[in-house]
Amino acid sequence: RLGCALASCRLAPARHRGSGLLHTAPVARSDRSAPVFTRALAFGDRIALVDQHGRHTYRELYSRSLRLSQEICRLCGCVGGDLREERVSFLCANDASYVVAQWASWMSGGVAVPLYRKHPAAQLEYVICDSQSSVVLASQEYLELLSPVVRKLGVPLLPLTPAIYTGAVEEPAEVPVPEQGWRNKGAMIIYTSGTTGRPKGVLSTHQNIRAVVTGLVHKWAWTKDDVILHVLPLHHVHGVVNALLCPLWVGATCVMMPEFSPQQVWEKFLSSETPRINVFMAVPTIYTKLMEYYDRHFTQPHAQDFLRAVCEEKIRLMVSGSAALPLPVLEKWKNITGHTLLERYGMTEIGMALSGPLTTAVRLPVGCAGFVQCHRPQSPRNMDGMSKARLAEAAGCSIALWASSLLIFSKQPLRWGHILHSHTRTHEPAHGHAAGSVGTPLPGVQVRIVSENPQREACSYTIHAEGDERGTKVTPGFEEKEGELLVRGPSVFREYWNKPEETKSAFTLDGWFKTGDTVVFKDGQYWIRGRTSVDIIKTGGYKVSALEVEWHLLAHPSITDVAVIGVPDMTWGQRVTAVVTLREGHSLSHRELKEWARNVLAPYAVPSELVLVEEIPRNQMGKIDKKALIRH
Ligand code: MCA
Ligand code: AMP
Repeated sequence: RLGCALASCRLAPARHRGSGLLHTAPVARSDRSAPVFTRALAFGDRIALVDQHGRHTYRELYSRSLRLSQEICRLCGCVGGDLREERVSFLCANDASYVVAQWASWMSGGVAVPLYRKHPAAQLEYVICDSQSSVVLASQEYLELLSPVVRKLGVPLLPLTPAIYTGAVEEPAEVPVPEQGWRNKGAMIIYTSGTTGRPKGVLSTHQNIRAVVTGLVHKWAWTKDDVILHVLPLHHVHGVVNALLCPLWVGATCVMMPEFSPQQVWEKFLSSETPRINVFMAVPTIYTKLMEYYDRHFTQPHAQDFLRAVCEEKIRLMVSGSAALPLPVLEKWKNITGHTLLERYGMTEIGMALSGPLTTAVRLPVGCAGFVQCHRPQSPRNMDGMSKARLAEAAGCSIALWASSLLIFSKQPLRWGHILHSHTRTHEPAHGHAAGSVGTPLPGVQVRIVSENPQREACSYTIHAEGDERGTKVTPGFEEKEGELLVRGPSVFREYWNKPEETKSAFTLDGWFKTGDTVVFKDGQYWIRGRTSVDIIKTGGYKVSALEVEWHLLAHPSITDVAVIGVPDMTWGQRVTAVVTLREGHSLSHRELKEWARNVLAPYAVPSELVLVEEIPRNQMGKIDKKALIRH
């Protein structure tokens, strides 16, 4: 029956009106690379998203996306609802319109290209043009910004009217399966900066995205009862995949804020309204900004105690990523909220690769029998190296091991934190996640630490360590030695869009992706030591290419020479600093430079510091010693 269903919808246009029956998306069951939306029908009337417009069920999002996908296909004149990887750019607010635009792009067979509302018109134009988008979708509020751009490029613009993403819901129908299936089909292009040229479009397939989602769902134990507070931008993997597609994959709820506001985040954490937040993820800068707000507003001890109690009791998971988490931030956050941030490591090209273990406090009501999954029942251990049996005993309850699960019978009310459970594999150290480390590989991910070895012909790398989620083997003599991290596995992207040469050189001959991050394997975990190139700056969690900023700044009429560097910064991680020489007789203030640069650069790439010098120091080869510049 499944085969028939698939055969009948292959190449058939998506049907607007169903038969009155709720189809259960045969696509999802048959094709193991099928996109997230194919699971939505099974979640029916559960709340998928809460935004400033209200609540949206899975069925509503699916149905509205399907309607929009038909509009897209009509506009592109494509037959059978299969856009065959044509790019669909969209600029949406952080709300339901984003999900509808993304799913509609996928339903019509296209590749989703999310644009960012804070990018200047020149950058939006670059992305639409470079991705060769066939159509651009935009929410009402961004039509004015995009109209001149699309007019110039001659690309059709489809306005996302509120009726499209909030209108009445028709009975959803199935979505046709693309002729070649979803497996290696392009799903999304995210633009990322590198050490060469303009930003590159990273094309990930549906299978890549699914590999990241299922890996995280498993490692972080996502369930349909989770409610995540989403405050991240939606043109990067962190906001799109980790914080949005993971919850939508399991039928959970995503509470989406129009943008990050420290006050509103604290309000949401403390609010007792349902759905109640129990998961949060952010970049270190966001945690820093939340703590700055806390220092200013939560000055009374009783307010601090209340906040900590609520966070400990209601929130199960708080994650940090996209940039190094400074130890003082980790420690202060633990003091304030009682939560040790789970740190993970990823990159646009590879999705997520490494993650610390999940630590969950389990609270059980009186007399209740609960069970906690543990991977190695023969030697279950908690974070402190105590056996679960001893912990449970201390908490006054009896336990039994049942297959791979730990059964807990509680005779008394358990206090929060009585039972600490870690989903740690036993090969990970008993003391759990060490501060500053990014843990171990996620399911399906293989990693290597290497250094370049030009002497060897067959393979130009010397391997220091190699591993996956089952464990890591260290090459004798290379214990705790730093090297570049290489990654392989189903989450690794397919190609840089339209850049076959760059794609080729991003991989080793034997197919490992070269991350450009320096890491070390120590105490059973991976630790990020920084970038191999000083020309990549991480600021506020965003990656900025120093070379690209220099390229733009050199177009300024007063600037003759420039070096852009990332200077360590407490709030932003690094701040973009421009060291500049000026044309004779010209002057330039920081304010003037910022105003000028805002028209060509994203707000986070605009230099937050300007240093005027007589001459930029170069070595005999004409190269700027940026490390020395940063030190000075
Ligand atoms: C903004 N401003 C900055 C920066 N960004 N100043 C210095 N350095 C910066 N990086 C300035 C603006 O120009 C403005 O100045 C003022 O700060 C407020 O700007 P706004 O944009 O409103 O700032 P914000 O809302 O406070 O933004 C901070 C933020 C944001 C929320 C931390 O940067 C953010 O959302 N970061 C997350 C990035 C992210 O998701 N990265 C994931 C990519 P003025 O007032 O003078 O105009 S990495 C990834 O996806 C991989 C796979 C991974 O591992 O996750
Ligand atoms: P992007 O290219 O924007 O996807 O950023 C990916 C880069 O962010 C990685 O190559 C790392 O340099 C950095 N990064 C991501 N997560 C972490 C982390 N937990 N610690 C340190 N750096 C990180």
